[in-house]
Amino acid sequence: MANSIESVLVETRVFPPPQDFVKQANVSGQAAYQALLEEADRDPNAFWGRMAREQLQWTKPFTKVLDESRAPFFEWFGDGELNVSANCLDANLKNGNANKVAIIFEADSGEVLKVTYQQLYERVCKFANGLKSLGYKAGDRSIIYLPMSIEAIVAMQACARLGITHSVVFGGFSAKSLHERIVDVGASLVITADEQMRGGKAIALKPAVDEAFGMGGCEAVRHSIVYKRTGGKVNWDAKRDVWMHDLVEKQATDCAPVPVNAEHPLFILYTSGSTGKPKGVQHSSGGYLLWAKLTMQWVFDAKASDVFWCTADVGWVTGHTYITYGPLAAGLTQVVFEGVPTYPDAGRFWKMIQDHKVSIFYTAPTAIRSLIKASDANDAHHPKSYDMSSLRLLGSVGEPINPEAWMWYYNNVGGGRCPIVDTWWQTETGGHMITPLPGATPLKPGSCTTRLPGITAAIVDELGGDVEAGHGGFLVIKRPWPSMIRNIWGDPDRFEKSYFPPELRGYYLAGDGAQCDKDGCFWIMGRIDDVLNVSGHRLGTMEVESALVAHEMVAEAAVVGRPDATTGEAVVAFVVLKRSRPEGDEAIAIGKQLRDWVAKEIGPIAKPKEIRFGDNLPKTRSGKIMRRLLRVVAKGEVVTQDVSTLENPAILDQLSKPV
Ligand code: 6R9
Repeated sequence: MANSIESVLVETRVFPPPQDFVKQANVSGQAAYQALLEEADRDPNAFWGRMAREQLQWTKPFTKVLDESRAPFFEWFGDGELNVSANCLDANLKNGNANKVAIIFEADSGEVLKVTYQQLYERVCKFANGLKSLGYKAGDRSIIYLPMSIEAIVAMQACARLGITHSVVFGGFSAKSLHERIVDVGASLVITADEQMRGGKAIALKPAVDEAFGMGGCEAVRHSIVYKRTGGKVNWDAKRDVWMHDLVEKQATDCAPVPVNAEHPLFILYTSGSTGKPKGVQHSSGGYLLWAKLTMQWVFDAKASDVFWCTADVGWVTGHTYITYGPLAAGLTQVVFEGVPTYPDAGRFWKMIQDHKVSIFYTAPTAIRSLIKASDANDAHHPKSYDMSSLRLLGSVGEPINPEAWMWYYNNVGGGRCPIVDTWWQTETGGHMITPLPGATPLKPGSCTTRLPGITAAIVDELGGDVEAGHGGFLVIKRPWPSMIRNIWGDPDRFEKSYFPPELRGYYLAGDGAQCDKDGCFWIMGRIDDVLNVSGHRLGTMEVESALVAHEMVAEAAVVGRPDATTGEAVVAFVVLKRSRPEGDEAIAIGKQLRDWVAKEIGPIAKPKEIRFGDNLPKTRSGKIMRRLLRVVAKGEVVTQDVSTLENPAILDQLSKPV
């Protein structure tokens, strides 16, 4: 990271919001932003209460905004009741949006399907009725393992309609990761597809579900509902498997939304932490939806005429908040894309922006960086070869965006006209936390700029004391906010320890290192724990290490991150085999075997970019692996640190050489 941090810290360009954007913005100008900020700081409960009453439709109004009596297990709007799906769908039918296009779906092949709010409502109701007919009800948990599709959104919304807590597992995760989540969440239902299409290739999904069931411990699952995406051959268990089209065929097109308590878990989404076991981040219904909707209006400046496109997958939190829930709650038309940015060629995103007249585009730095390379190599794939004039706002999420990529995005995609909202947030925060407001905040390339109203973000030291501007520290949120994580599913101790360590005065610890400049702008420096960020995906080094040592040949493994020009960070693994250290062709062959093994254990995103073999790992005399030194070695740099505490300093030479 060193180079990118340096280039970030010398960045001095500032881009004030364009006047014509300010004029029409939902939050228009600095003074409007300051007024919201002050209102929220002065009396947070009054502020959040006002927002929740104005933004959401409650079937039973709440009387209490925040209950802190069991902190850090905060409760928001705790005696209120509502239904999330009714706020996303029924509300739009009442608002006159029934015939408005809700989703423009573009398949991997380029085929386009559109559904209106009325049609989406009917599809969600039919699916919910189907779930009811199988006996599913509020309080049950479902696993959703689907490709990017209208069906995925329908499945999530149908669960929300009945109060079934969903846990979406990204389609790129392996059978083993899927199994771990089915068991941990205690699912009674799995919703999947035969196959998914990515880059012109069919990739099997259902076999991974079958394999997960075969691993045991999934006996609570009564059905797997299967969406026929490709018609590829699948094995069928007549007792358990149900085709989605058969299930919904004869169902009624209305289904009464089930009111749930505001604190009812809408979903659980697994994310990496600093141990080998992913954390089931539990989110609420009321507080979560409030923030999903508000940030659509504030940060994305959502207007009835917008065409919104978030390129994330619904398997990640970005897809939950800014595909399944936020855009629908805000009544927008949105693009949903099945495929990959480079198929059939690297102009795909730009062509889709042109074809669907996208006005708000939200993507990840890793996608931008890979498309920069492709555009430089071939003019036909450059944004300038497409009509991008429909765009008015750009967004970035998932990792720090380096100023070079920011400038390219700004000039080439946004034509120098569109503000970029660099949104810092996390699975745990439910929605945006630190980000520019496009009609108010001066932009600084590489900085996610300032905190949103009601979000008390700050930089502190290890005892929770405020750190002065210009100095690094821990990024914390001092006061609770409505869309915050409620618990780690089944592990309240880990929840408290991970996010509310006692020495930090009850602040929420985000796990990122950052600093604030004199203008109150935040600069994120990266994780403070053993979590890597590869292409915007969180990955625990311990998870990869556990996968490696689970291989019969491996005795020991240490995994570190290395800065990577495209993926942000790359996984480098140092491995000691049970047999002697391999060299040459044999090392290459075993390295490949282990990389494929990790892909099978966790998923392709976890595949180490490089594996190096040693007779041993660098350890202190007390036996601790010196990951700090391995990070230096992985970068190809010379170790200049003191190695006198090492048990075996000579090992560093061996590990310095790539296979
Ligand atoms: C939404 C999402 C969260 C971690 C977070 C941080 C990094 C996300 C960022 C950013 C710098 C941004 N991160 N957005 N870093 N600038 N705009 O990505 O959630 O997958 O849980 O990752 O991603 O390190 O802690 P999640």
